[in-house]
Amino acid sequence: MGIKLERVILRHLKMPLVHFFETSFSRTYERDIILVEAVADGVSGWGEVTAGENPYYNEEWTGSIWPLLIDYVVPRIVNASLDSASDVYPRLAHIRGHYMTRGGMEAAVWDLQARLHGNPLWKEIGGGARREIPCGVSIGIQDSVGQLLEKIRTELDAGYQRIKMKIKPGWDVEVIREVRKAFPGILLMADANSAYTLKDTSRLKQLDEFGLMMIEQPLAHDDIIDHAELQAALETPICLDECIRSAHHAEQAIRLKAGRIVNIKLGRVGGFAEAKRVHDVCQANGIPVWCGGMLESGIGRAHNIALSTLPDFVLPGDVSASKRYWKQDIVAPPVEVSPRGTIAISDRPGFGYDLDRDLLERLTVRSKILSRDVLS
Ligand code: OSB
Ligand code: MG
Repeated sequence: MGIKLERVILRHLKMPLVHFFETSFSRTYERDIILVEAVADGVSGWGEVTAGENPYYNEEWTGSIWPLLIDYVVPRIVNASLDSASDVYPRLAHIRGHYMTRGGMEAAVWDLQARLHGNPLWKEIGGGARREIPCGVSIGIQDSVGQLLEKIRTELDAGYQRIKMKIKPGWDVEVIREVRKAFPGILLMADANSAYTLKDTSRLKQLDEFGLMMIEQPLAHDDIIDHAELQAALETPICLDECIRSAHHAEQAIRLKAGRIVNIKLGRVGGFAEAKRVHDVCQANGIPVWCGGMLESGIGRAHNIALSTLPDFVLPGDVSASKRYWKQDIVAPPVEVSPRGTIAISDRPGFGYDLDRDLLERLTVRSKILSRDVLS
């Protein structure tokens, strides 16, 4: 059964965060979220473009996503005859970079296909290795160490299984020392978002004494080779995020021993098909993976939950409850986390949650309908 799309609807939402989120590259108060709705046979599938508001995590941002979808991505898909959702990635491969924009379109077609088949999304993508996924949290850089310790306490009390803290030069060794003093036994890791270079090796080596599960993407966003040199000098496992944009990158990083763990983000690799291929490469090489987040709305969160049911997602990921980010999420019920720090998967067709259509309308600042036969 092929998929013949009738139209694609784009929406740009503004969603204020309940608390600012600060990484080594920027502080965010409000998210700009772009949703892709793909319609066939009167059924809608949903995707979310996970890029940020500025081109600081990768090259994509709100301003690049919208025209790229309209001029290049949607025309290549809405006018195609697709045998299945697996056809979307190769049809967009002609576009260089911009994986998150392509991934938003791709995920919408997977969700649509799941609904047309009457399957939950996790089943459609070949997941289902677990009925609940293990959850951690990502805690941004705070204004004080006291605030950070307070936040960690709150998340541990809520049941989260591991704590990830953001670091940067000036907010690293001394802060982690305080965290370890207060919470000696917890599963703890640090994410640098590319804030260091090989010149910082001795500083990063000081982190070895804290027994971190891993340090995430310490070096440049597009580097694999220097990470291999750093990994050889560290006891702490390196986890790669930004620099793994394809299964080919994963294979190269593993071959060079650039890290021992991979964070898989659905958007960063261009959608479910490539995320699964990255997963398969890691699994075949004994590299555990976990699912990263990009401050998603409930739709992106639900996609991440489905992805996290693939077998090699054995480590707690950054997929957490809606209420950590949103006063009210666009999915109903919101994504909730159990007292043992897990999210249960849904057996309903598609991504598994209802959409709050009224709220969606209220949050939308612009939208565009693209029907079949838009020019490519
Ligand atoms: O590097 O994992 C990251 C958020 C924005 C950009 C990059 C990252 C993050 C997070 C947040 O760590 C994870 C989440 O969505 O909870
Ligand atoms: Mg990261």
